[in-house]
Amino acid sequence: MDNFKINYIDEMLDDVEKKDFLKYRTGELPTWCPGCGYFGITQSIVQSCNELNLKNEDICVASGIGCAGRFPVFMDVYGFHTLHGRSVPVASGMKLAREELTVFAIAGDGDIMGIGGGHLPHIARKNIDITLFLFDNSIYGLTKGQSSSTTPFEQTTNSHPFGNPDQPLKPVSLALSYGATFVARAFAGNVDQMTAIFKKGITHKGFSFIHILTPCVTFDKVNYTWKNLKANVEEIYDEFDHTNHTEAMRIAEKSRLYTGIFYHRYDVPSYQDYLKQK
Ligand SMILES: Cc1ncc(C[n+]2csc(CCOP(=O)(O)OP(=O)(O)O)c2C)c(N)n1
Ligand code: SF4
Ligand SMILES: [Mg+2]
Repeated sequence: MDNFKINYIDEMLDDVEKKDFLKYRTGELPTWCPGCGYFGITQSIVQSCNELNLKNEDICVASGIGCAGRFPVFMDVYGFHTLHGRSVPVASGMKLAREELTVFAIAGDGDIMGIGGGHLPHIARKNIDITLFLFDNSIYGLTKGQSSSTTPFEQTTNSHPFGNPDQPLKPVSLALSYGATFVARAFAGNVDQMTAIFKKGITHKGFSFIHILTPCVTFDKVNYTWKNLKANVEEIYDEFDHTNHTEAMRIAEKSRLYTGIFYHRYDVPSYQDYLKQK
């Protein structure tokens, strides 16, 4: 492992965390910009795998194209850096072929709410047992700051210097409408809550949709900045009944960005469990 990587990890983690962190990491230093929210998300995914005692060889990750798409390169697990928008069908195929594996789909907002948006309703209605991590920075990061389908109306971006003329999609509301059996939102700046959510999503038997709010510190100086996100997120209250779909929809539509588990349905068999009952 090169010195650059050791320095970077030294700054971030204490000794115990370092040992666990390195267990799931390759020697590749992430190419992400300093301050990008993707570092925190990666740390939480690693921590979740560790706390769930998942073996490296039992984890399979499929990503699309984008800064988020680079994720499998940095992880010492089986990985497939696929085409833009195609993490979900590839992850579905992996799970259908090798049911015993824990399968993740990693996608950016451009990736799965834009070009790959057509895959979301079908993975949700089929309830295939994978976890989709949506790294939503509301911008195309890798291609240098164009509007994506979650960019707010009238936000100025490199593709819309006079303001985005389109209304944004709402990932949590869509996942709920499509029938996803586990729907949650996390914030890249809250590693503890993120890890708790990820562990629930990974162990859920069926399709898990996790919307992660994360800043692109390089190409978005106005909307999803650390400061704005911190000011706008709020943890879902303890008494919230996450088996109530109507309530989940109601709070998903609020302008306040709730984080936590919106909906968790336990009574629907996963795609493969259903087929086995036949
Ligand atoms: C079919 C296709 N169209 C367009 C592109 C160019 N492209 C690469 S990444 C990307 C968008 C990335 O944005 P997002 O999915 O939000 O990921 P981020 O970089 O923000 O993590 C685009 C448009 C491509 N690689 N393939
Ligand atoms: S361009 Fe944006 S999303 Fe990509 S690594 Fe840099 S800060 Fe992160
Ligand atoms: Mg993006």
